[in-house]
Amino acid sequence: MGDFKLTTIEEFEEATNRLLETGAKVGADSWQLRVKNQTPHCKFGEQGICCRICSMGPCRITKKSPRGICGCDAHGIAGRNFLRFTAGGAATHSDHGREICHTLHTVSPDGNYKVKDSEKLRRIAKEWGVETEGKDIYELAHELSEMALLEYGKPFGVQRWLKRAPEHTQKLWHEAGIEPRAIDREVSTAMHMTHMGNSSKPEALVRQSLRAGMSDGWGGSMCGTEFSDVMFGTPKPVDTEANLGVMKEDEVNIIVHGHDPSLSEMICEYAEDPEMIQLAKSLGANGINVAGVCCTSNEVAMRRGIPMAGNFLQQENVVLTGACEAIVVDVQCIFPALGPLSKCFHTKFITTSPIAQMPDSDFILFEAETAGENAKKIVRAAVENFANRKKELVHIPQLKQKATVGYSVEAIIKTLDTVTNSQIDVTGTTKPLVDCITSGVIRGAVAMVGCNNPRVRPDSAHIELMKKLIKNDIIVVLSGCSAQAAARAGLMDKRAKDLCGAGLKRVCELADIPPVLHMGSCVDISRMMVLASQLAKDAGVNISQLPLVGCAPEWMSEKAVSIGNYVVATGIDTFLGVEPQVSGSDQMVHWLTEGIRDWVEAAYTVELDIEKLGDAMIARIEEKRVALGI
Ligand code: XCC
Ligand code: SF4
Repeated sequence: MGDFKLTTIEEFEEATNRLLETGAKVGADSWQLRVKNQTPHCKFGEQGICCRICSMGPCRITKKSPRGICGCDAHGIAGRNFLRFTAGGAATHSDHGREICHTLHTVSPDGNYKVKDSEKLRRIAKEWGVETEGKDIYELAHELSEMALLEYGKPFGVQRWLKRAPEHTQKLWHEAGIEPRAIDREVSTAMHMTHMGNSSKPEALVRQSLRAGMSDGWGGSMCGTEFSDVMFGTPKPVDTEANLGVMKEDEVNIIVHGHDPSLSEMICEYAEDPEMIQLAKSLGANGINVAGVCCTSNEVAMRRGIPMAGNFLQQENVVLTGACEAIVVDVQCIFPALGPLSKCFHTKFITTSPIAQMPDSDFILFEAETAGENAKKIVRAAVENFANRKKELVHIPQLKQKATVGYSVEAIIKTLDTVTNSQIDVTGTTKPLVDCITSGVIRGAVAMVGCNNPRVRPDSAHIELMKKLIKNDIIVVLSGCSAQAAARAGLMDKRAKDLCGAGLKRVCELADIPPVLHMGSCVDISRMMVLASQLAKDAGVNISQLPLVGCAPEWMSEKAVSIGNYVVATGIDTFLGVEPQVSGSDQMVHWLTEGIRDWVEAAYTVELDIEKLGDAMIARIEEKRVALGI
């Protein structure tokens, strides 16, 4: 296997420590220091039993004061907090999806944005019952964009995408009363239900939490993924690299960070503009290097092979290299710390969205209508900043790994088809994967997703769990910051097949894939829902019967809770390595870890010990196999 070796957590940390030394030199703050200052955390908040939704409070639940001033108990308070948390996440993902739909509305043959995957657009049109015969592809794109935007506010009916699920799942959703209506309505309902003097019954609050989550995964996020594919191309396998070593000492480094590919796609375009490259050269740089952080990175890696500099808790490190000319952000997961931090270096912190405005940043408004001009202005600002680099502060850790990414559902189906060489229609079926699972060559699958969180040694849970799973012949599909942890460690290098059990290793060799598959950003967890649905249909079983589980071992955001809720609601048992803030209510804990199973055939498991978390997932997968008689 040549000289292939995974990068260890210790190596990650060594690199970080070296960068923090530079930080100390220039008086920079860091999350590591702020964690210390914030410890110990507020216990009431941690347990979800602090209520501040009216000004009679804030009220906190203790033995002595078991009810807030209005009489709400711990269960009502924790339940309302959980629902509000979910609503925040659902709104965030869905609004990202809405932006994509608006961008789709601007496409034109000679505009900034075009239709790249017209076949996919036609497929969606058919799915939505839209006549495609004789229609211009751009006319169709505008029509679908309007239809999609109506999904956010339509007065009647439920989300269109729900029909992608197996009938059985749709029936469960209907009976449980969790089919999402208009996307915005589920977020509004959540806010309404949690206003002072409304719901305080955990069962009702949990039900709406699932429904609001569903409006994200089977609504807003699915719009985001599908129409991003239409405009920017449906991902297919592509080679790239990951970790800070992708930054280049002799080039202008532009880091794209955030989530919405409308921005990052344009930055990538203009970074290739000969005029900009010429400008860079005139300033002594050898070129322009774009690399990504967080989900924006996943978006452009999946479609363009743009290298991945790092994930959530690595964002400050990018600036600490002293070699970052600009960190260009759109929305979500952006540390406000980047403002003051960038001031310690020559780095320009460029904010672009009215949604994410921060002190100490240069705001350059980015809009779909003027995307080209805006992007060029941003790239120019970054390039010109190369002249201000302080050479004595530059240190780029020489850590990077090769990665093969780009596994959309379409790509997975096409790739795995080669395993059996069966003569099937590549747009159609996951049968080869089903065959591998049925025969036991692959024992099952884990969808591993989500963030980093300083509560967990960064990336260690993601990476250790992946290693354990693939060794046990369990294939892992990834998204978000979990995917980046894998790539940085080297698990997306095809040579990582040697870390697998014999069965999965064979599949990797035959299909020429890495043992962990990058499915994209966090909105792309909607891809995983489509894949699970397709697998269930092709196997002739319910989603909840598949030897498939979800896992977010280091999650931190509201979006992650919204995701967890729709993954569970889809019938996929979900394992968490960080506790949701509901532990102050045994009733809420009961509903989330057991009660909801009666509605959706799946529930949460929380386990903070990573070793045990892995064992629990493997045990669940094996249980499901036994139940299926395979
Ligand atoms: Fe954000 Fe999406 Fe979490 Fe990463 S995984 S920290 S939400 S970038 Ni989505
Ligand atoms: Fe206190 Fe009730 Fe107001 Fe919450 S809603 S702050 S529990 S009085």
